[in-house]
Amino acid sequence: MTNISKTPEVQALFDRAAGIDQSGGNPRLKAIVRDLLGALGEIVEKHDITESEFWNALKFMQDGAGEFGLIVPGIGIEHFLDLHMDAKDAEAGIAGGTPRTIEGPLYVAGAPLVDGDLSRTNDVNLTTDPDDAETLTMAGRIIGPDGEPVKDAVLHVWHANSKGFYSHFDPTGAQSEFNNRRRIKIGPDGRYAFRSKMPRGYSCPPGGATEKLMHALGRHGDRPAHVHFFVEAPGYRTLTTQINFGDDPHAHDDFAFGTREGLLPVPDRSGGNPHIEFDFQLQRARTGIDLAFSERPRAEA
Ligand code: MBD
Ligand code: FE
Repeated sequence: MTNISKTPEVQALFDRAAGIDQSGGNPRLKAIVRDLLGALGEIVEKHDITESEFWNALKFMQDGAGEFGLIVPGIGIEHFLDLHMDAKDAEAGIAGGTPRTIEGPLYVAGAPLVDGDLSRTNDVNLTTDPDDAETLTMAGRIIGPDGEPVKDAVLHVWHANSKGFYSHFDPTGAQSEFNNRRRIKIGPDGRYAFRSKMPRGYSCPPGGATEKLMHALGRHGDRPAHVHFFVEAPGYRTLTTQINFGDDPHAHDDFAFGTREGLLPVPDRSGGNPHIEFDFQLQRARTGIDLAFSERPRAEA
């Protein structure tokens, strides 16, 4: 096979296509598009991708565009972004605390803000729709780098119901808007506790683009049961994480690569219902960016 992608003519084509010879435009975007084109050229050549294959792949992406939020974790890229941020932290000497892990595509902004100060309330309940699953309870502390209680924290929690569906994205239409979604305002002692209904693991929509891709790769599209969190508090770095149930059959076989050491608690069932004790340890914020959420576009209700 004659490889032409590295010839001066093709390199010049990609330069011009990325606007490298133009003074206008966004320099960072130009540099990234230039490298994407170069990499694509090499892949076309390496695998001798045919015209039919190329345009059918494009059609797959067009038709599956609504599932990109699932495909990205499914092909490990969302986890890779975590690894990249971890590597940058390590290089900057930033370490410690609860590990980050992928947000996933199913957060909805605007969930009810409820009082979680345990000196005032002892019943924070996330599940407001009927669900005959067993009751899950979770409790623990939100602490800082020195083990100090974090003041004025807000714990955002979201998870699937016992059918594996998230409110707002439930294809059965069965759930109310914020079922299994709350923002919990934590008291000054940093302690949290809530009850909910035990979620079931998530599976990609049957017949959808993500599932098709997974099957074509010889894989499945299933996640273990899990609970997502954002933890935010003044002076601390906002944490995006989740716990996955350590005794779930998919605990070590998560299609989205969201499971991590330190985030796989096994529920204590000695009291009948599953209970998890889990502490969140935050890093101190160094910059304004540390305090903010990522600018990932999110659903809002
Ligand atoms: C989920 O519930 C999820 O958390 C991720 C990361 C991907 C698909 C569904
Ligand atoms: Fe999820």
